[in-house]
Amino acid sequence: VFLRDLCMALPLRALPKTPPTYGVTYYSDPEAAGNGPEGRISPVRAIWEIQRRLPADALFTVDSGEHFFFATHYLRIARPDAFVVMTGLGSMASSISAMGAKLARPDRCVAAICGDGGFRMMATELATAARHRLEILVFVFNDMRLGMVEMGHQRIFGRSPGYDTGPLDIPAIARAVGARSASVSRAGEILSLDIDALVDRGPAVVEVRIDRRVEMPKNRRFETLGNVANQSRSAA
Ligand SMILES: Cc1ncc(C[n+]2csc(CCOP(=O)(O)OP(=O)(O)O)c2C)c(N)n1
Ligand SMILES: [Mg+2]
Repeated sequence: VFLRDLCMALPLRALPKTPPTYGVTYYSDPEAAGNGPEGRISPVRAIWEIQRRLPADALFTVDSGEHFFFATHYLRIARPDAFVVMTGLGSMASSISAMGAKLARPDRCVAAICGDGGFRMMATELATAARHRLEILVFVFNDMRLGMVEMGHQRIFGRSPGYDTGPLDIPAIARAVGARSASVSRAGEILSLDIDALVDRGPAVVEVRIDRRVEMPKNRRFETLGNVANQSRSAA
């Protein structure tokens, strides 16, 4: 009865009807993406190179932030257990679940994809991974800012406070907690990584210095949020 009354009370009929969409979109050709306008590897291309470089059955854990959208749209996942992401709470650093995934599936290549902000939160956990010799890979998409927050502000309000995260020496932090490390910034460099040497009886961190000017296309969510923000501004 409560749910029926709630449904009756909601102005459902007033909501615009949007056609349902299924699956994910490849917005651009990742192979052709190369470097972005700043001369650094485009995140689209980075995702493509990571997947190309790792075994076909690699298991990915994905963090919270702008890199999540690139991972969602550009990873090609063919197995039901190869894409682990916590969309419920969406906690930054949750991709450290790579440790659990590796313990559960020691035979699989396990790779986390996270942002520099998330990496700050999880870095010391890698000391545990090192102590237990867990062979996990952590790809840190470093845009030197809390990208999703800054871009969200920009897209909704047309302006944003700074959300810079730097200075952050990611390879040095990785080494300090007992992980191997590498740093890449241009297209092609992930393809040339010696993964076997990196993940050898312990975790490895690959800093991917991505091009900050390559963004995902805006979707209707921002339009809706922007409209709400404008309405509350004019009501105030
Ligand atoms: C523990 C926690 N704090 C705050 C947030 C809100 N939040 C979502 S994404 C994000 C920024 C993430 O920055 P980064 O890890 O650098 O990823 P990027 O968006 O730059 O790819 C923040 C602060 C969150 N999801 N979890
Ligand atoms: Mg970031």
